[in-house]
Amino acid sequence: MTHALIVIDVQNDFCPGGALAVTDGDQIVPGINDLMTQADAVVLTQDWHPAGHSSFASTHQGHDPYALIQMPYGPQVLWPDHCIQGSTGAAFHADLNTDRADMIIRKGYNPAIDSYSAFFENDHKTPTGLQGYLRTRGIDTLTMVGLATDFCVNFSAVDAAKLGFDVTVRMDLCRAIDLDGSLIAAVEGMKAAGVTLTP
Ligand code: VGL
Ligand code: ZN
Repeated sequence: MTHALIVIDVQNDFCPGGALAVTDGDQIVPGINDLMTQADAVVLTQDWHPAGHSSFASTHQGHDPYALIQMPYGPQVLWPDHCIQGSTGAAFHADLNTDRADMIIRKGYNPAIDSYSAFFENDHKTPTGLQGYLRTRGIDTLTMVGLATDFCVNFSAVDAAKLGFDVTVRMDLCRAIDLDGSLIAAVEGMKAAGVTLTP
């Protein structure tokens, strides 16, 4: 068994004071840093959007943040502008230990498609390359932590399980946006996909 810790989107914009702040998003940072010492590999992900990204409400006239629209690849929640490439909001939380990271993967850079998952864009087809990286390193077991439980952690965990990785999500080291029941739906979806949820 070769084990990687996948740290999803622990970025300033998802922490208190950020553009898409997740309640207590910063509280998980010390526990994540501790977990890094137990992994064979550490991968960090970064939500990394160009200005005017199609997932931003500001890009769609007449739509408010958190509205749901139909995109060619399916339904898409419209978000406040967040994690713009190179901005302070897109930077990792200052206390996250980035020294231990073997790999940093960025996603959501395609202007026309959002990418919640660290493995595939929201069309569920376009790969980010993370699967190949993990496979070529012989990694078969993943622990996932980070932000947000019900979006990027959820999509990443379900994709990883579908790809055949043994996946555990440490729920104590994740925090959720919880939009219209999205947290309960995410928990059900992850369980159905065979993801282990702890505690
Ligand atoms: C995320 C909404 C938009 C996440 C990213 O990291 O969960 N959520 N972009
Ligand atoms: Zn995003």
